[in-house]
Amino acid sequence: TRVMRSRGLRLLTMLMIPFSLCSARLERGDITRVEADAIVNAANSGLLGGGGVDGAIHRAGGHAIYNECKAIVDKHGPLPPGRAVITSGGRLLARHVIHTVGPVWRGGGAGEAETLASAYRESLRVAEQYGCATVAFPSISTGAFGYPREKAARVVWDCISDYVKHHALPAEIGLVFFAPVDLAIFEKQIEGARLV
Ligand code: AR6
Repeated sequence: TRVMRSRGLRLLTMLMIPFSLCSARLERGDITRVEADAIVNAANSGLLGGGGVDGAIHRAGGHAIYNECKAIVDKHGPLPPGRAVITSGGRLLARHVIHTVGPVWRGGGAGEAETLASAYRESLRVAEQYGCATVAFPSISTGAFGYPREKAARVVWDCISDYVKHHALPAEIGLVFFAPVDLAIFEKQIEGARLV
């Protein structure tokens, strides 16, 4: 899939990421409706589903995703925060789901920023390994895990911009926000970064 498509989502902004061939799409809506080589799941270490975007992905994707996740955990144990694994997309429009675990926010002094960056970076690495040109991310850790959205925005933008400078894939990265206010916060935070 060279160009990402999404059904029922609103494409709000398309950004060229400096010093790379990659573009970023900022969208609002439900990530389970994105048609891409991969969508990323904000999972927990048990990998067997949960609430939020994780629940939505498992509900929409069906049992195949659950079974593949269970096989991964049975073989390798729980997935540590900051790491990523890949399964098929089951019934989703996306070909793959990349499952990653973000940090639980504990005030900022427990390595949360590095773990959040690692979750995005490892997901991009897995995507590249599987030849994914288009990848969509939800706003990892900013729901149940309580990561402040303003702080997450800077970490995510820096991490993605840095990654795509040194890698040919993915060529298009979607950042999908569930609530309009989340997107507004993100755009405000990266305003400065966009100009450099
Ligand atoms: N599409 C896009 N974004 C969504 C969707 C959706 N369908 N649903 C929710 N969001 P969260 P976390 C947004 O809590 O903070 C789960 O129980 C949501 O508004 O899903 O990383 C897991 O099993 C928020 O902005 O993930 C873990 O136990 C963002 O997705 C734990 O929650 C992330 O919120 C992970 O917590």
